[in-house]
Amino acid sequence: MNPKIRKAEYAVRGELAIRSEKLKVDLANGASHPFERVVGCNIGNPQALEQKPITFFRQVASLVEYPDLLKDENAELTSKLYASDAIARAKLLLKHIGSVGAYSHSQGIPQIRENVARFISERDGYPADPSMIFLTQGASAGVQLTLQMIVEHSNVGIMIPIPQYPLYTATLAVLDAQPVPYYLDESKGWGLTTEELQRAYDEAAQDGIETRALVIINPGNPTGQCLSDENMCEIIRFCQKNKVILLADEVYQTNIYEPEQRPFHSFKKILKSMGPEFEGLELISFHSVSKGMIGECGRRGGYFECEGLCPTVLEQIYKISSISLCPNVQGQIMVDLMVNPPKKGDPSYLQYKQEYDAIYFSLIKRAKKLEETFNSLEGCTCNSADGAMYLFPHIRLPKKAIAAAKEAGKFPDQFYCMAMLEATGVCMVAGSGFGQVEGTAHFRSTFLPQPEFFDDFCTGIKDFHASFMNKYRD
Ligand code: DCS
Repeated sequence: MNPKIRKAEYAVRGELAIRSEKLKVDLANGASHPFERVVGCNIGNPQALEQKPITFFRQVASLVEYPDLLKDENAELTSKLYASDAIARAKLLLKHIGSVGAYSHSQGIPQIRENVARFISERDGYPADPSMIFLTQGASAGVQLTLQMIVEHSNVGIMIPIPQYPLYTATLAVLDAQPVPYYLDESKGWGLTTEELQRAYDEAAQDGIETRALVIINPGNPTGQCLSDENMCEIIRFCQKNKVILLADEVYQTNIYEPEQRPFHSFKKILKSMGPEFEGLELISFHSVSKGMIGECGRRGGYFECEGLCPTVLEQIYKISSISLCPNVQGQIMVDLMVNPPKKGDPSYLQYKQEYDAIYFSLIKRAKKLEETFNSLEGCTCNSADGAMYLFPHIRLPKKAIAAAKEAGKFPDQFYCMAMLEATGVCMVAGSGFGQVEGTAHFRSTFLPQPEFFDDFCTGIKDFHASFMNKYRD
């Protein structure tokens, strides 16, 4: 077996998640545990925690799946069940697609790519070209494909933020490339500086590593920060100066909780606003249907947009995409719906807006509540989330707990998270799975548990923490 596969680690579905699955099965079989349910806060998977799908999206998805519903003889039944704009959209999509059971264009259905391009140009105020857009099975597939394109040999370095989302380190491990870590500054709300980027780049160069790309996750995972425009300009200047490709992971672009102070701007927009001097910079931006208020993670839909890439490289991206034939068609349809949702005046608009807002405002409330909970814990501090779906508190564990972790053969933060899981049924991910400043301990939790259980969920964490500290306090 390829040893590089063994080397790859993905903490979001690691030891803690595996134990939580076992606990779920135990509970279902009537075993007794100190809790009634397992709460999966290890993964940003909203519908697994009962977030309701957006009705319009599911109406269109179900109609294209079963087109008999669109036949004239079923019109009476269908018009009772479905909104007229959902019916019209499904018909339009099927006109372009034929059948969701057929392979599509390898780059993605052309009409959907046109809608993506329109969405990007309306979002940014700069034109977008459908031929530079590739539809993918979630952002993950796009990230893996582009890293595969970039890694020429095992001395190629890719700059990744620490803490990072472990898709990046895991993929680099499989590709046998070198992660070049740059650190986000927790004391500055997980911001970053050019000095730190340059330090990381220069140190890697001294070790013979050729840095070819820089990954930025904005809004951040697991850190939840939304970068300022100044920070984004610094990153772009850094990439231009050092001739590195910028990979902008923007899957949380609509999970923005401080829209006045920290609005989301895409790297594409900031790059374009910086003028012709930066024209040649190579930028690849990723988006997904898994996040935002959509949360259709299981459909595996996403896209990436290329900027500044030369036609011969695009040809090769197309070739690699075509080897996988095409991204799944229902995922592509969800991308279409994400970039072209009901508009004001459409029959589904009111319901869409209500559903969207209910999720959005509830996420803001839950993020605040969980942040307050973490900041109330002894030895724990937590930055607020400007965006995304996670909090990443810093926890100072007593020496006795650190010794007990060592005895158990675990990192201290893993030990803490495992103790929490066994006591409360709440599954989080230890900070060591994302990377952190050496000697510090963190953990990541989503704030996705259902609103009706949220208070109990927070109380459970507080009670657990108090008893953990009572047991191990120095
Ligand atoms: N990029 C970031 C920053 C992510 O957080 C995720 C998923 C992805 C890409 C890939 O998403 P899709 O492939 O579904 O589009 N987030 C993982 C996480 O940390 N929890 O849940 C999944």
